[in-house]
Amino acid sequence: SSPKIKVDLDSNNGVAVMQFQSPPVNSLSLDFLTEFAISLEKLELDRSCKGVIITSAQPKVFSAGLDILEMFQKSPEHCAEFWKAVQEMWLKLYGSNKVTIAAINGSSPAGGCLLAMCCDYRIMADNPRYSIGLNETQLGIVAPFWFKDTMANTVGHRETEKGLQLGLLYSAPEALKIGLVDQLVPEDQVLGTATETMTKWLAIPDHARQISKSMMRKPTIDKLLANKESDIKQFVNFITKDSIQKSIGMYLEMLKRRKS
Ligand code: CO8
Repeated sequence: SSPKIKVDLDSNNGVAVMQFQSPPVNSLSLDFLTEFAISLEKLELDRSCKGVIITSAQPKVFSAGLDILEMFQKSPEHCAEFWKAVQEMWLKLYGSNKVTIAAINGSSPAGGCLLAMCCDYRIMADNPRYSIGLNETQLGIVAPFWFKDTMANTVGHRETEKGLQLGLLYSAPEALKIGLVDQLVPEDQVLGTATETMTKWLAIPDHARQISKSMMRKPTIDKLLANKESDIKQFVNFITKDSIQKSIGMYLEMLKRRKS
């Protein structure tokens, strides 16, 4: 099958652009997550690569988050494999030694928001129709502790408490206001601004920056590393419950109905 992520590494400045191109909405399927982990690992090991920009090649959507179909009417074994891939994505991106910037050129719910929050800096298109947030409760599911931790590290405890319970999807201006994104720019300038911002970040002595990043993130990462297996068990237990499957089924129906 064709690649779901296009990677371009510019040898002049050491900046790689990872473009999500998995139509229609860049949902994070098992295949997508596997490709993402491999691509990022390659860049991580490439000393000529200094920074990574993630963005979408699809119109209007950065990423629709986890592929709901990977969690609907699937075997416990499949759910466990899928969840492990979600953990790996987070561990690799949140723990990356590179400078990472999210160029958010569309909506970014749930897992899409998580991807963006894993980066060092977030630039979003100023389109008020685009939204971003951890909306899990709206599907009747619960974001795991490391999603919660990532959000709290980004916007603080109080906003996270509200946002998580209500499953809030913030419009671009609201996201800027609470600090969920760092900057809004017109849609056609998102990638250009990300590249300019990257130049500023890359001007800092890399070793000092890396250690500072790791100092901020290590406790959060270590928490998942110490609980990986129990987190997978908990996910599988939860997601395979009849009542949860019913909620997910209803949400999928709602997504389809809303289309017309
Ligand atoms: N997974 C699978 N399919 C999806 C997803 C998704 N996340 N999102 C959209 N689709 C499908 C739609 O059903 C639709 O399918 P079809 O063409 O067959 O009807 C197709 O993609 C196109 O979608 P839309 O027509 O809705 O496209 P729009 O451009 O109008 O809207 C949006 C794009 C805004 C992204 C919209 O599709 C949307 O809101 N999607 C739902 C996003 C969402 O709620 N994601 C949550 C996923 S859960 C997650 O990421 C974290 C889970 C943590 C688990 C914890 C458990 C313990």
